[in-house]
Amino acid sequence: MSFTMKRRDALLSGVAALVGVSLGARGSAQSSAVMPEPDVFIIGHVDHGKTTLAAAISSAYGADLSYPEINEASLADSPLTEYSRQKVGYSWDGASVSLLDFPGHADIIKSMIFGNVRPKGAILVVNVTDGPMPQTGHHLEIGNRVGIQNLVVFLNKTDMVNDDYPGGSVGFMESVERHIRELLSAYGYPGEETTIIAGSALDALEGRDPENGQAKINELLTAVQKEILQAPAADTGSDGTPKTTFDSELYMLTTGEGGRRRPFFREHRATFQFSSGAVVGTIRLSEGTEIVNPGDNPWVTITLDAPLSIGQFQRFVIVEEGMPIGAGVVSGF
Ligand SMILES: Nc1nc2c(ncn2[C@@H]2O[C@H](COP(=O)(O)OP(=O)(O)O)[C@@H](O)[C@H]2O)c(=O)[nH]1
Ligand SMILES: [Mg+2]
Repeated sequence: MSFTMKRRDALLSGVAALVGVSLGARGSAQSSAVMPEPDVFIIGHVDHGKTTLAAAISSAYGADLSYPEINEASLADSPLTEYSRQKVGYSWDGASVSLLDFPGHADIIKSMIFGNVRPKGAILVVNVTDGPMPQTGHHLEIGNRVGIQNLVVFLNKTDMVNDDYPGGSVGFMESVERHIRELLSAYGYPGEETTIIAGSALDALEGRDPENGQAKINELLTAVQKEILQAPAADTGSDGTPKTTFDSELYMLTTGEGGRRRPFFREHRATFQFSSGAVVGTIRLSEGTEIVNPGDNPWVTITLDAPLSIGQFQRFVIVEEGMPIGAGVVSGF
């Protein structure tokens, strides 16, 4: 079997597990694995230090995976049903936790929307010398829409800040922190209350400056424990009444993953497979979006032809001619 076909089959079985339905012989080869440890995503702009942070945590409290070992994990040969290569396990304060460090921006987006992992929360990594960047906002925006409710922030690379920065090192870091709090609030997170820990993942990994390195990793893990792992279960705000219209974030499979060969435009008819049933309906693109290509993750409104009982953050599969072409998460009504 070709590599592409294997990957496609793995994706299809992932999709089936996602909504708890069988999509036929091709799609029901495996059931979703039971995850014994809570998963925490590491998100943030490229190069802000996600993998370095994962390696620092692993070296102190996990299996001591090196930066290259973590970094080489790639979704290219690791289907969405099998996160083991992205998982960096660690133990802290009696808890065993899996960190999920994804190789790139697209993998983070795909995993948030499409993955059958339901993260307990996320660590947002921000390089202090850059401050929030476009992908920082994008991850927060999608995280909020797909139900990642508990976040802590690691403000990284503080070893690079000195008094030549505008406002001096303290003033500069405070201004970046303010900016992050505003961004969190803009995307629906409690920006004023969110824990932000400033330090250096690289100092921790390389055993330098323990006050700015290892001590900050410890503070971060304490915050993850309290604010993510021990956070009360979220109220998803669904009253269970049948709905016909909802907003959703989608991930469309690429052609290689078995998705469509062509784009679609402003309105598109498809079948939406939920655990509670399958209904035909119409995808309408949001203002400013004219085209959806395979591999895109558009923000859309879906109108079903018949009402169905669905809840916020529920997942579904988009089916065309009997085959899944994408998946989505209900963001709101
Ligand atoms: N000076 C400094 N460099 C860092 C720190 N953390 C990460 N880096 C460097 O930033 C670059 C990108 O880090 P990486 O972890 O690969 O970022 P990712 O793309 O978010 O996973 C690498 O060259 C790291 O060595 C830090 O705390 N201080
Ligand atoms: Mg990385």
